[in-house]
Amino acid sequence: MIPKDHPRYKSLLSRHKVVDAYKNGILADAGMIAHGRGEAFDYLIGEKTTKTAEKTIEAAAASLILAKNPVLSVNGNTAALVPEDIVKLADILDAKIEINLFYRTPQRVKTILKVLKEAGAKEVLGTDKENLEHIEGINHPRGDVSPEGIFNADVILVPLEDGDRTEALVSSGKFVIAVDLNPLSRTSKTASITIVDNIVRTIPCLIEKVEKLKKYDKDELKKLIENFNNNINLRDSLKTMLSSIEDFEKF
Ligand code: PTJ
Repeated sequence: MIPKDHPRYKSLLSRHKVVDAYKNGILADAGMIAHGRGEAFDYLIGEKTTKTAEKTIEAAAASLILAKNPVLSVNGNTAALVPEDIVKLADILDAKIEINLFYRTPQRVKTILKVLKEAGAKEVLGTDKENLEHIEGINHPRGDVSPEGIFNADVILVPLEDGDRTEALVSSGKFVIAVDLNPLSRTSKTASITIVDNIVRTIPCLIEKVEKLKKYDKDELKKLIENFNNNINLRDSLKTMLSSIEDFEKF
C-alpha cells in the first residue's frame, strides 16, 4: 500500500501495476525492464507532460481524427497501465484496438484480451482466432497482424514499440505515432510522430485533445500536422532532459 501523500506516488503506483501485471501473465518479463528504462527518462523530463509533448499530442490527435482506418496497438505494458483509457480513446475516435505483442504467446493474448474486455472493449483484433497477415520485413511475431486492423490501417498508435517494426510499418506507407520516453530510440527516430511522454499521461491527454480538435475543420487539422516536425520535437525533448541535468549542476 503506497501512501497517497508519497512524493512519488504516481510513479510507484505504475511500478506496482507493472509488477502485478507480470504476476498475472499480462506483462512480459522484459516489460519490467522496459518500464524501468522509461522511468529513468521520465525522471529527466520532470515526470510531467512537457509543452513539447503537449504540442506533439495535438498533432497526433489531428492525425488520428483524419485517419480512415485508425488502429490502437496494445502490448503488455499498455494493457497493464492504461486499459480503460485505450478503450475510451478508441470509442471517441471510432478506432480499432489490436493486440500486438513482441513476446507473443497464446496465453498472453488471451489474458490481455480479458483485460481489454473488462475495461469495456467491444471488439479486439489480433487475437489467435483470426487469420493474421504478415507484414514484410519483420522477422518476429509482431509482424503478424489483423487484416481488418494494422494490415490495412493508415494511422497506427504504437506505444512502447520496437525499432524494427516501426521501420517496417513506416516503409509500408503507414503513418506511425509512437509513444516512447526515450527520444534516442530507433522507434523515436523512425516514427512519423513520437510522443516523448509517459503513456499513463499521454493517453488521457490524447483523449482531451481529440475531444477538443474534433470540432475543428479538416484544413485546420491538416495545418496542425503540416506544422509538426518530428526532428525538432525530438531535439526539444532531449534539450528538456539535458537542461534538467544542467540545473542540477547549478545546485
Ligand atoms: O508486451 P510485449 O510482448 O509486446 O513486449 C513489450 C516490450 C516493451 C517488452 C517490448 O516492446 C520491448 O522490449 O520494448 P523496448 O525495445 O524495451 O522499448 C520500450 C521503450 O518504451 C523504451 O524506449 C522505454 O524507454 C519506453 N517506455 C517504457 N515505459 C514507458 C515508455 N514509454 C512511454 N511510457 C512508458 N510508461
